Amino acid sequence: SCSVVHQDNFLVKSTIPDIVVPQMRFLDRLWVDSGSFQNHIALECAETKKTYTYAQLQKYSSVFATSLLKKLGLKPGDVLAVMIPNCPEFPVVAFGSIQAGVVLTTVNPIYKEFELAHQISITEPKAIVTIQECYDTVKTTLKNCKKDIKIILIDNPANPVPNGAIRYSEIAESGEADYDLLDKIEKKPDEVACIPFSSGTTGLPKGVEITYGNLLASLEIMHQKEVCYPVLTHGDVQDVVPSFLPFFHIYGLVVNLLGHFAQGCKMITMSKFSASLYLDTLKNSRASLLYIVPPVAILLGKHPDVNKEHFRNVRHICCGAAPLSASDVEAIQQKSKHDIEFNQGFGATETTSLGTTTFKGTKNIDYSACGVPMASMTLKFADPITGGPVPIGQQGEIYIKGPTIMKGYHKNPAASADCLTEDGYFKTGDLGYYKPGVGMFITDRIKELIKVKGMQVAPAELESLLRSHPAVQDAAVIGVPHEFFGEAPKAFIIRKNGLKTTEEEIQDYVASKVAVYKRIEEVMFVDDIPKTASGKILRKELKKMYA
Ligand code: 4UV
Repeated sequence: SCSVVHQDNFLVKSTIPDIVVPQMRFLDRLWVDSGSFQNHIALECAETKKTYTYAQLQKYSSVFATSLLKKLGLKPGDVLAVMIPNCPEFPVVAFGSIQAGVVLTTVNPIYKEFELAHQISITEPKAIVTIQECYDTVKTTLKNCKKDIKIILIDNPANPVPNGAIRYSEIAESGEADYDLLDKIEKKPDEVACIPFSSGTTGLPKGVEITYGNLLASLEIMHQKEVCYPVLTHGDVQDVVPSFLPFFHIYGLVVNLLGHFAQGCKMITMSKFSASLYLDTLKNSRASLLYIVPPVAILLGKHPDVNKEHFRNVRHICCGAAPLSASDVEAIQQKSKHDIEFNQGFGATETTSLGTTTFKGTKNIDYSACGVPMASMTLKFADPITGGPVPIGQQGEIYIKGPTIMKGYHKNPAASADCLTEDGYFKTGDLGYYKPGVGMFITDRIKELIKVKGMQVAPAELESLLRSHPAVQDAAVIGVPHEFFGEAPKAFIIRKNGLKTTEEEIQDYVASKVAVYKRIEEVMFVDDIPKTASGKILRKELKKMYA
């Protein structure tokens, strides 16, 4: 059963002994056990079949780190943006920048100018790594922001690169690493390692400061034997992780990627989710550990072509990032015909990795629950209005505390103060309760955030875009249930006096400016948008009135 203790009836703490954050550099910790799998494949691209061994990955990251400092003139503490899909080069760039002490900000590669400009204006990178497909977006955005920064292109060596762009292959895959230089770069646990983005409880996307200490703690916490699925990399056997969860997002980066590199798994990278490529990969690659989101759980459970062959080597499936139904887990279990350990994880960008999960080997799991706190993490439930704690078992806003909680929002002390309490809790903006012996249940989201296929959509971002449309007087966006995506954005629009516009025109306008998963599913023209006296949109009212 769940091993947790309740202190004073207000806190839920893990019974796993607290972890000790090792006093090591992050990559030294990451690679501490890597000696035995140097010649194993670390990464294979599902589309191009390009591979890197562990030895290559480590060498190229060091060469890339050296190039950042010596050829591109970056300094430790500068920001590097990376705007590429999942591919073998991603971790070279990520680990290379960590090794150089450079702060990495991860950008969704399907972002358009409007979205990229926002992230660039907040993080002010000194260089950006991208691919040919994003080049025009990057170029135009930089021009509009009046930023002249270096562009590193992950290129096909057969193609020319545009004037002024730097070839990734020339600064990562050829040349030498200056280990004397790299060895001198020390980073303290509270220094920032990377800045993924999240809109938090309200407003526009914000840079989430993840420190070296957060990353080190995450590795320790994920590798506790009570929650960790032992990896089988030895001899010719190697665990295989099909990796479509985007590496720019915390779940893909920390849980899927970092956690398994440290253990010698092979990642098969997919630049985007495609059901046929994913199912082929499951069937043909001895896939053994799956990291998924609820829409993929639905696909695996319901798709008529999915059968036990797809699960032949699968030992463990982890699902998270949005609400999951127990019936979807049961459907997968019926198809797989053998025991697969399934766990649901709950986390947020601001918690670096998982906050809660089910313990390994737990019997009679309720799959609609998100498990118990990870080692060193504490849960508390608070009255959303007063902030006062509510007794365990009663519903409240989920607060979570521990060594993986972010440092704060980048250059945004007001937003940081809003969500980080003085005694160290992160206010998740999720509503839930804890059932002793079973785990945590999430019942609602009180923050503005919309989750489409597990991806963040910030209503404030769409609202500001909608208000820039010439025929729109005012706009409000909420999430409405969607059969496959979980949720989808719905817009309420007040038209400008006498001006005409249609649902389709509004949808096309938004679609032309944002990533595809942020598209407006439905538009409703209204005469009034309910707001508080201070002008805050009353989203609950909107939901009640129209949903
Ligand atoms: O900031 P974000 O986009 O972050 C995430 C992270 C999810 C993770 C991380 C590590 C894991 O191992 C894993 O399984 C999942 O999604 O969005 C954070 C918000 O997403 C909702 C909730 O509203 C968070 O505040 N969310 C995340 N996980 C769940 C969830 C869940 N299991 N059930 C319901 N909602």
